[in-house]
Amino acid sequence: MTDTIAVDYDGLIPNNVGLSADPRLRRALENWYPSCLDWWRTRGPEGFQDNLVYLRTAVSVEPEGWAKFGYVKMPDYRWGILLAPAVEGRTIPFGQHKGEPAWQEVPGEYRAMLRRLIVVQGDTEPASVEQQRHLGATAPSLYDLRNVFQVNVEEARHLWAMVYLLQKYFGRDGREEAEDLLRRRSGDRDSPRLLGAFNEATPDWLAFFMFTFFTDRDGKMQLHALSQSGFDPLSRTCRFMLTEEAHHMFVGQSGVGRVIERTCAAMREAGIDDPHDIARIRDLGVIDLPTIHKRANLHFSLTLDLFGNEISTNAANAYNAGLKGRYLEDQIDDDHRLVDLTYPVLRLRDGLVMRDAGPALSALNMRLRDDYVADAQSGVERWWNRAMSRAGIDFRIRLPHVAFHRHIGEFAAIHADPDGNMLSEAEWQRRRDEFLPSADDNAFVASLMQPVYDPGKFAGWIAPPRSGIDGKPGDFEYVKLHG
Ligand code: BYC
Repeated sequence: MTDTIAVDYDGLIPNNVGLSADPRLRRALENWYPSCLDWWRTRGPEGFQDNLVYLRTAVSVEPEGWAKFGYVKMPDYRWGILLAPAVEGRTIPFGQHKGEPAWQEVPGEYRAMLRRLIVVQGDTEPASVEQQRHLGATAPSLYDLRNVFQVNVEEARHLWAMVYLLQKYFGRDGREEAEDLLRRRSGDRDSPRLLGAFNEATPDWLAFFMFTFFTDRDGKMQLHALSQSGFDPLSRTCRFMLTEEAHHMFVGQSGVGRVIERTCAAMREAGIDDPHDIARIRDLGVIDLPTIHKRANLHFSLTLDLFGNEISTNAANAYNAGLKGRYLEDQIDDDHRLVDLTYPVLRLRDGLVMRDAGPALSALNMRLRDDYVADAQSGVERWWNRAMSRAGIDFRIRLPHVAFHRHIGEFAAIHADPDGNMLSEAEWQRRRDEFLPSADDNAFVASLMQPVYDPGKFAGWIAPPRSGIDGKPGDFEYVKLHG
């Protein structure tokens, strides 16, 4: 049985958490609001702040009709605090407290661990908005321009979601953490974002689509794991965030899919069969498939680092405490305590990658990463490889081995090719540009990034989508640039 509080839209902050009855929290959030708006205006999307954008806004937490679409200026977007309905009688689903009633307040002994998890999650949300802030200047269509803004306002709402938890449940240090979330900056030398991939640049639209395919998918896996949490407010928050996350991954999978579709069509029109005939393909003004593959290698490997070390005491402690579970924990058939269970872990032994049984509890990052790889692999097949085979082009994207191009964990100290074969430093330096985008590849992609702002028109390197947002026709004006 579930219990929903209707969404209150009357105050400054739409919410279904009873904010009007909690003046202390409301004041804290209202105090934070101007700093957040200031952050949005100075470090969110560059330009377009006064234009009307056709955005969806969450207005309910029911599966049916949870969003409404309409023209909004981005700074006027209603960033609300929305929790999925409470499940009556919910118990802690895993760890040493399994079966006890889910916590409605922070368990004192786990306060620091819980705060850390929320802060790390919260830090990624504004980071991605900062990474994407320049993209408006080169959007390939109004449809795509609207999509990046949709992703941005929702990531900012996810920031609100984590700030709500910090301010409601962690008192003064929660308020300080909420300020710090606006203080750190993606890519800043002195005050960078917490996790590696969120300090990388998103220099062009292919990078944006790859990011939303690969890195937002880490978001999906991590949010699933947190939505299992025994701390019920975190679980409910993450459950609702997942509803919005699905569209972000759609933007990535369909975005790269449309780039591939356009390249394949241009190759066919020009009678080019060989995907490696790069100079001729680039002359057509489309992105060659090997460059797309190298971009996938880059974003996949950067994202794998977000799962942390294969063997992690932090992950074991968070599970034991009942704070962070496994992907689809509630569908796994085991004791949900993992005390005597093992899990196959990849390790490096004498220059070879081996699979060893390790304690399942400390291998939780590895397990989540395995789930992620399977999910990403099936998306690549369904959305990208199928587009190439449909077009009759003999090329496939194969995700690289997990040892390839890593900076965290078991493989951080070595170099490996995309098949997982070890390379010496010299070989890696010599062959790097075969596997990862070269300066030339990036310069070519950059040269294509010219804005197309006419309704219904698309840049020559990307195909139009199959259908519009919210059933809108092809020439719909998703962003009103004039008037
Ligand atoms: N970069 O024990 P370990 C999303 C640190 S994406 C830098 O292996 P643990 C989104 C680690 O913090 C999802 N440092 O780590 C997507 C630890 O430091 P401390 C975001 C790293 O804790 C797109 C130390 O190394 N949510 O939502 O088991 C757009 C030892 O590591 C990195 C979450 O990640 C790194 N890559 O696992 C918008 C969920 N990796 O504590 C949004 C919350 C590790 O010793 N976070 N370190 O100082 C977590 O569950 C965990 O913190 C991690 C790391 C999975 C990130």
